[in-house]
Amino acid sequence: MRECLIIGKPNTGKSLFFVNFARYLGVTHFRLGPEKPPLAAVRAAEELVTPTPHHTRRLLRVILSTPSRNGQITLLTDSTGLTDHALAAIEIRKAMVDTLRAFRRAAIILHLVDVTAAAGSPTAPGTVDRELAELARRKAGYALLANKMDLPGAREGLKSLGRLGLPGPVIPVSALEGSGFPEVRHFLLRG
Ligand SMILES: Nc1nc2c(ncn2[C@@H]2O[C@H](COP(=O)(O)OP(=O)(O)OP(=O)(O)O)[C@@H](O)[C@H]2O)c(=O)[nH]1
Ligand SMILES: [Mg+2]
Repeated sequence: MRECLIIGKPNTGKSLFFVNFARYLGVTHFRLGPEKPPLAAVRAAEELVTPTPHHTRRLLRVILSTPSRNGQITLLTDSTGLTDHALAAIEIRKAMVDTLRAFRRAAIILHLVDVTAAAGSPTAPGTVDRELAELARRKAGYALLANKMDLPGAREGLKSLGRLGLPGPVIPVSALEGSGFPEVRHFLLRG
């Protein structure tokens, strides 16, 4: 079993990508807690996805039925958004520590950025993204997913990613519409 961690700043679309990409790979139900009944994808997205940052406060996992080329089963994990600055809320800080622990363990990192976030806003690609990308280079697999490509301004945002000097392959995606999912699947199957 290998873990593929979805990571990034708050509100970049990690949870929507988690649900829709897992669904694309054949997952039909999501268990969002040990006591909770499995939910269909649409209901899971309703619970997990909001426009309010810091919504996801714990790690959520699904098993993907698509194995890697060497037959390993992949665990896909959603995580808590990481920020450039420490936050006051203790619950979110603890959740960020859990995310960083999962980052250490994970073999594969899917690093989401919101290419439509206004430059300088807390959700725009920035320092924490550069640091994550730098650390993730040592992993077996790392890809930067430029998300929200369905929105106006995404193409310009994608071009300006280059200025941040982020290493690794960039895969443009829309977690909402599913564009780029075949490329991400291909990236996962390589490992
Ligand atoms: N148009 C569009 N909206 C998206 C896309 N991905 C995410 N969103 C929206 O962006 C907002 C944040 O999405 P989430 O999936 O909750 O983001 P997150 O990264 O999990 O956020 P936290 O859990 O708070 O860290 C929601 O309003 C989503 O509907 C996308 O590809 N296109
Ligand atoms: Mg989330």
